[in-house]
Amino acid sequence: TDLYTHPDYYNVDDLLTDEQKLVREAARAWVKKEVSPIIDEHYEKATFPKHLIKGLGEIGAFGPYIPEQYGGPGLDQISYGLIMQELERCDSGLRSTASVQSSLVMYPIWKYGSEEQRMKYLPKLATGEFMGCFGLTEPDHGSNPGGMITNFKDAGDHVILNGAKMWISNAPFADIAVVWAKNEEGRIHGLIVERGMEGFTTPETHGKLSLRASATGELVFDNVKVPKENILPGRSGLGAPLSCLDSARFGIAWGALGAAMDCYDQALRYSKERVQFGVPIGAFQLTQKKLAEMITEITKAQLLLLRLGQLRDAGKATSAQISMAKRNSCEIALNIAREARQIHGGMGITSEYSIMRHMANLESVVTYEGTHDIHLLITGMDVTGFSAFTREM
Ligand code: TGC
Ligand code: FAD
Repeated sequence: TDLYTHPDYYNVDDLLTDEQKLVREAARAWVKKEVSPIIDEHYEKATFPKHLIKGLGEIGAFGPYIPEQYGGPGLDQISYGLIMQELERCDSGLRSTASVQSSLVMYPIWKYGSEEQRMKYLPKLATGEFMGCFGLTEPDHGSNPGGMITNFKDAGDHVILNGAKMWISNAPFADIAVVWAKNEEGRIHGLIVERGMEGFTTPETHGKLSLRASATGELVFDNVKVPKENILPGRSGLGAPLSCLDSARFGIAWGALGAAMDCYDQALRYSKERVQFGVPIGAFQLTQKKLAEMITEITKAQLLLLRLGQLRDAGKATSAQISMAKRNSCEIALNIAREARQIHGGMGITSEYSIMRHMANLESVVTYEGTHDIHLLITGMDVTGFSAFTREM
């Protein structure tokens, strides 16, 4: 095939199963055919390519690990990671749509939903017939979601939901929203809010200079009547949404590495073709230093993610291990995007190359699902036993 070959300096592919490689090839072929030719246009116009939803479902990008009995592909965690890597090698916004649907909508319904909720929503979410979003962040509560003020009150067979969520991926077109809100005792619960419920609106967020091919919006709840049967019964407390973040952060860690690989590949190719002072710029030591550092970081991250995938499949990955991988992938991807941009000189700022788009996208990726500094504090707490998230003032 004329499919791209990704960097694999330590033969990590030898450690993958045939099924994992097939899943990756299917995602890669689909992205190349359907997305690569149109992504720049959507990025520039700041539109989400909705017509891709069906194809995303077909390659298994929606809930890759959701069991077949609920309409999912029933794949393992490494396959999930590889699909996210292929999507984000093209565009972080494309991967975002799949991450949210998989880990922030399907995962909580699968893990904490009733059997009726699973049967009602999961098969349609797996195909993309239903699209979902996840409302945790609020205007005044981003890194500190435990402080949320969105709340619901008991009203017989339903509850009344009030409040607002901000920065919600997929919100403008989602059919359902998994929303985290406090009950009258201040305990956090997940509720499935459906488009069309009176008092529920999803205004789009404009002016984003990052993740432009992904639709972002608010969720506004003005006395929304939500039937009690839409409350996720399986788990309450902040740990419930945070466990969904574990799943999403796992996928993002693989995804951001995909963006890094794309930047590296382009920089390597350009460094062999672009001639200055009579020689390819790749013959200069300073260019080689950049490329050598890039492939070193990519290789380290590939090994870290493979091991994390094995741990996750065995049910042994800790939240702190996932957090470290998310932070590391985002950090190295951003550094690699910046260095790749330098190697391209002026050409690097144009849309002829995807580098500047990746760089701008990665500014969202390093911020959402826990900022770089929040993840540093998670590792810091894990190794010292001291929480440094709050301090007396
Ligand atoms: P803390 O007191 O540490 O914990 C509260 C309870 O939660 C438990 N817990 C976890 N459970 C499961 N998984 C995890 N990762 C967990 N982390 C903590 C913890 O054991 C405790 O349980 P219990 O039973 O004792 O109550 O909570 P804290 O308020 O101090 O906050 C900790 C902190 C700062 C790490 C957390 O709030 C955090 O991760 N903040 C970052 C917020 C964040 O990541 N938001 C993401 C929003 S969604 C998003 O960005 C989607 S973008 C998707 C896209 O487009 O791709
Ligand atoms: P803040 O929490 O206000 O942080 C500002 C700065 O303060 C950061 O540098 C941060 O690291 C630092 N800081 C905060 N607390 C501490 C501390 N204790 N110690 C040291 N430094 C600290 N959310 C959802 O719920 N669903 C979504 O689908 C979703 N999609 C998103 C899509 C995009 C494009 C973006 C940009 C965001 C999205 N988010 C979503 C929200 C995202 O999770 C938050 O932006 C993120 O958690 C950070 O919150 P904040 O923006 O309020 O920043």
